[in-house]
Amino acid sequence: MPHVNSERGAALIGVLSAGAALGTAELVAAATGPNSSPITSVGGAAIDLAPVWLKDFAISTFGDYDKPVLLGGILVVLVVFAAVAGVVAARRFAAGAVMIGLIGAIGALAAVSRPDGSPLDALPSLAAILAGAAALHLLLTRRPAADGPGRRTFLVTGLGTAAYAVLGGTVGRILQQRSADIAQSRSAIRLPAPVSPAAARPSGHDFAIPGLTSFETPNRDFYRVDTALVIPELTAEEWRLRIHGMVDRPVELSFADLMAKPLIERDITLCCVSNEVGGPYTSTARWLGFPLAQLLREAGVRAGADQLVGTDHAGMTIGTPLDVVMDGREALLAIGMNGEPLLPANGFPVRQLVPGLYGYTSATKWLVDLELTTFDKYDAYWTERGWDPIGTVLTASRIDVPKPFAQVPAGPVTVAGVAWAQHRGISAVQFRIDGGEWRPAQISTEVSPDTWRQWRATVQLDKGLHRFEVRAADGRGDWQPEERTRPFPRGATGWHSVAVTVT
Ligand SMILES: Nc1nc2c(c(=O)[nH]1)N[C@H]1C(S)=C(S)[C@@H](COP(=O)(O)O)O[C@H]1N2
Ligand SMILES: [Mo]
Repeated sequence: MPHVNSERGAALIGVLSAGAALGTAELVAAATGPNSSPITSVGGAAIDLAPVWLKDFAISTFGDYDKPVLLGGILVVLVVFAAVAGVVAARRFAAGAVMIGLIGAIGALAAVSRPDGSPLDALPSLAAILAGAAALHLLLTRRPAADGPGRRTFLVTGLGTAAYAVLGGTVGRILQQRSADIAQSRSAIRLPAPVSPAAARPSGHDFAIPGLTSFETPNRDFYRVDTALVIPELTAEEWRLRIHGMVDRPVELSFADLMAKPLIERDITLCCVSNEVGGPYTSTARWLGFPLAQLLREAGVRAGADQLVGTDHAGMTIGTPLDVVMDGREALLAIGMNGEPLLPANGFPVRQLVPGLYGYTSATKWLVDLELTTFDKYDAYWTERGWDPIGTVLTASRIDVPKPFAQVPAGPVTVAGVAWAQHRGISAVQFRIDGGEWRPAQISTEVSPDTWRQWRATVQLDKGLHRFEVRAADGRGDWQPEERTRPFPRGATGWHSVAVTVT
């Protein structure tokens, strides 16, 4: 640390102080809960406040890494701000301290205003302000001077602060995590056999072509889309579901209660409204759960209710059209996927699923509360942000093979992919080459109208650049429209296309 009395030195002191502040915040958040960490809650607020185009951009550009990218971005902004605060403080300590106070105040505000926030959630940020100001003061006064402390004193203080920051942050984060409890709770669950197993999958339901999406998505590959920076953590033992609002008999249910009910198992494809044409946010699993409509009938839904609002363990809400849930389709309160308890990222211990609706209006993960109400009275999270309140899945199809810009050897070329229109089913898939005539593709045997189907074809192509396009018709015979639209506000439309070079 050669120039500790220079501006660069002061900037470094600012950054070290911010480190001490954050380390302290993470330690305190071990007591007040992971969502009260200023980093996590500012990230959460950024997600909640982000305009639709930015969210779309983040999901399509960074995919599963959208959250680490967001947290990294926040850290970069923080480091720059802290460096400036250090330089300012070297001239006028009070002004630098006020800057630290301001960042801390943003953290406190973000933590308190989370959906399940309480005044106590400000504590990590307040402690961070104190620790940051103290570290700033200590480091500035220990800078080497002719008549004051030597270089060694400063070096030791600086290294000590850095070590405290890293250690505090790490230990705090470890203490915040209850993943060990969750893992234990998950592995202790013995899923009961369904009273109504899923129908056997007919032969020909999976073409098993290399590179083609498999019919069943292995749990580790199941897509994940949500607003949670920290996965809401609750054990099956702690879980309770309250069903209330416009019902005759409010219900409260434990996980054991749910497991003791006659459960059914169904293959269901889930997809995300934010999926771009050709995008990856669609997966299929064999779900184990209890029919949601039956549970609601047990509670006695009152006339006039038209919306089912699910709230997750962190207070996030999803609004589902009630008539869709009650129309005879097999909406589930699911506890199992592909023979295992739900993965934490996919909603452990209990989530909702409604075949035919996008996840954002139907698939509440970490579900703890169901309220019967009306669309007039309540706007859930996504509806508040302008997304369509119903969320009917649009017919979609995708080319998986060949990959975009692949070099394929001349000779017969296999084209293949998947198509979905949950609950209406897929009745036909067509493809065309270089804008030519539409040709029929072979489609895999249907497992259920609630699941996707694969499609395939083999073609002979001349050498050179070629473009494949695909379109599907749903069970009503309606073809996907050509017009390209963005996901907002009711799902992307348009035909997926892939360009390849035949060599
Ligand atoms: N609690 C909660 N549930 C949620 C969400 C969320 O942000 N929070 N996102 C929804 C969206 S937009 C989708 S597409 C599905 C995705 O479910 P998956 O992550 O298990 O694939 O979950 C839905 N359920
Ligand atoms: Mo979604």
